[in-house]
Amino acid sequence: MSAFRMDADWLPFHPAPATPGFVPPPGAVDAHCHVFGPGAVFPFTPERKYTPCDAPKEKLWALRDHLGFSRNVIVQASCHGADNRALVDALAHSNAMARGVAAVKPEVTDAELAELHTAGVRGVRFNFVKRLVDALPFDSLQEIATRVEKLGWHIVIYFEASELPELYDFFTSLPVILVVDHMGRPDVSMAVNGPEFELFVKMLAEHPRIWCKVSCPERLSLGGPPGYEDVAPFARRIVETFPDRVLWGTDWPHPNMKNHMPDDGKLVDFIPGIAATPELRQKLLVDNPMRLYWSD
Ligand code: 0GY
Repeated sequence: MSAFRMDADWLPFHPAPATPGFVPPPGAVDAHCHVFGPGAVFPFTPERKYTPCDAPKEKLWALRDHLGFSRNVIVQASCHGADNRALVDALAHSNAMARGVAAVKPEVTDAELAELHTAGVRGVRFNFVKRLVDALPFDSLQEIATRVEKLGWHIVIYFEASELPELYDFFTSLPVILVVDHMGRPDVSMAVNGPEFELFVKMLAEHPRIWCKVSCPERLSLGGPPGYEDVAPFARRIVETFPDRVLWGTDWPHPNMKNHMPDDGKLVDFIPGIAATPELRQKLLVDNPMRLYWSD
């Protein structure tokens, strides 16, 4: 095993996030976050494109409490490959207050899927971002989708907006609920009603089983912190058009961020600007994630 070393250009997560001014409704769910390592216990995959610093479960629970959230959905990121041990360990120590989204290979057995289900996994992630992974061929992904459908799981998809035209038919052919990470990574220098984002909105409008995370202003913004104002119109449009199919997450510990590290407290303060009413916020932060991850 190669020794664990953080990438030289990688930023550590914010050491002391602000207390948010916005108080989330009781039972709020952070529906996109990660745990990494500790690398000495749960090694990172040799195929990884970046090495994160350790982001252990205890730090995640402390952040959850500090931000006023109750639950987490922990998403497997590319740096751990299809080795879900750190994720499963976190779920096992979450007091049933976390659910997971795993990454699997086509060779995964039914017994392994059943074990992941028992651990609290409720979805798999298909990552199409070329700088992070070489995606599996469509027929392998199709087969995985058919198998996880039987467990009542959904599929989280991560892609760049420029790739959507060539992925569109594949996505809309899948037989399960799909949850899009970070609004399909729109180029926010383009118009919110321009052709690129219209295609994304059309996909959601025509396919009621496709959901969306209105997450990651810090990754999408060209203007940057503190307000990430250039991202807000995109997120607001999705929240207002599809209020029953949106989720929100911190993306802590913000892996692979190169230019700045967000203050997670300030990210929580982004929420009222994209979900203007208490009703929208209740759906975004509580009702929708509870329906998707804790219905059993
Ligand atoms: C995210 C975003 C990123 C990384 C990953 O799987 C991953 O490594 O998702 C990214 O670099 O955009 O959601 O954490």
